[in-house]
Amino acid sequence: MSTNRTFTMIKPDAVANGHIGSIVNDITKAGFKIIALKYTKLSAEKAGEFYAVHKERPFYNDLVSFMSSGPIVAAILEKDNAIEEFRNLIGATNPAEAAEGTIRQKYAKSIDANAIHGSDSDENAQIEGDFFFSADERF
Ligand code: IDP
Repeated sequence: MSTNRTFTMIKPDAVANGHIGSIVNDITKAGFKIIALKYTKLSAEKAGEFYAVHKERPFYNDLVSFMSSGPIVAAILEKDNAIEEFRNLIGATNPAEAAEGTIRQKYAKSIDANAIHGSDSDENAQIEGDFFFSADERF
């Protein structure tokens, strides 16, 4: 069953390059409602925990160090069919393959520094949202 929520992070590269405002604008213009929003920074330990599913991948250490290299924006978003709609909005993992007009095509430079995260399933959206937000931080 699909639910109507997803989780996102604007990654350190997009924050450092001044894209927070443009990306939040793209997200809200696409019809997503912001349920929770936070400007924060992951420690290496927390980034490792968040991406534990990728522990065996060759890029894991680089990913953890990149994701803890600077501040991020975390958010829970709501829209019908949120997971699929948001994956369509952000585009392919590799920005070189991301469709025209997608967030990664517009703001990302490489497959590792790819501007934005979007949950890949309802189950992960729930887990990832809970990782960052308590019940009283959601509206
Ligand atoms: P996704 O973010 O599009 O769901 P995943 O395969 O879940 O892609 O990978 C998680 C993150 O790991 C990617 O967003 C990207 O930052 C990084 N990543 C994925 N594949 C590679 C790679 O081949 N080299 C370097 N980093 C990668």
